[in-house]
Amino acid sequence: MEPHNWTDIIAENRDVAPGGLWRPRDCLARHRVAIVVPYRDRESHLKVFLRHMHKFLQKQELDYGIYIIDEALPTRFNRAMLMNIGYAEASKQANYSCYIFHDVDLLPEDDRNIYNCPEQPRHMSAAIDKFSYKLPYYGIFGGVSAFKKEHFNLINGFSNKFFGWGGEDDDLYERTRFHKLKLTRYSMKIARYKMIKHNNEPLNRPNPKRMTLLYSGKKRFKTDGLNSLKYQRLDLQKRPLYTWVHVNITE
Ligand code: UD2
Ligand code: MN
Repeated sequence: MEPHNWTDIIAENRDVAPGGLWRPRDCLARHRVAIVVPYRDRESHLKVFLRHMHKFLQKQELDYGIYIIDEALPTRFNRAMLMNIGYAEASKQANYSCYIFHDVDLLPEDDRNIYNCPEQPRHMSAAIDKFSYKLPYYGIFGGVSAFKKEHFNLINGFSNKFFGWGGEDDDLYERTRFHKLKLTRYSMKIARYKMIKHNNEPLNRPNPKRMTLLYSGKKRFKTDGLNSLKYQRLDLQKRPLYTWVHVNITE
């Protein structure tokens, strides 16, 4: 992919309001959607992501905002906790009814992949090029997931305990199941994504405790999640194409 500079990307998206907000002009969208992205030091991905997503979401006539939740150093990366923080911070900004939790390196390929929240939670990124567009296993819930506000509250969000790579997505699936929600997906023809190539960052190496945490997760569903979320907000800026939330968390 060719490199882009911020000036050009911003110029291509003049209709986007500060904070990365957009809504259709001539109709009232049925849902307000917050796109929550866990982030650290992936600027080249972020550029490609924003260039792709603003156009993609606008075609769907959605009322949306993009929230980039940027974890400060030196703590290990905690994707799940950043999702909870994104949920909390976006909720303070606007009355969203739908939350889409989105890796920065995934680009939806099909316009029929509608970014709303159906009656049951939806795993959006079922067919990824990196996995030859096949579902790696039934309960996979990583990548991109969509929850109605009430359902994300019901499951108490993600766990805050997964530092480093892995496990947090499977724990989310267990929470969803435990609360008798059904995981839904679009057909594999529609749920197609490209993953931008990357290596595993030193602060996001596979967490050796991930399986232990996963197997004991159930006893923490009620106490570990949105209701136990602790973080320090270092900054919040309404940048031209996204709301940037810089946060410090501790392990
Ligand atoms: C898989 C999952 C992902 C997550 C992860 C395990 C899919 C398609 N993806 O992704 O959702 O469950 O395994 O934790 O199933 N990030 C940064 N900076 C970093 C590290 C991570 O911005 O230094 C963010 C970024 O949004 C990235 C996401 O976290 O896309 C997931 O990390 P990854 O892409 O390194 O992990 P991956 O591809 O194995
Ligand atoms: Mn990835």
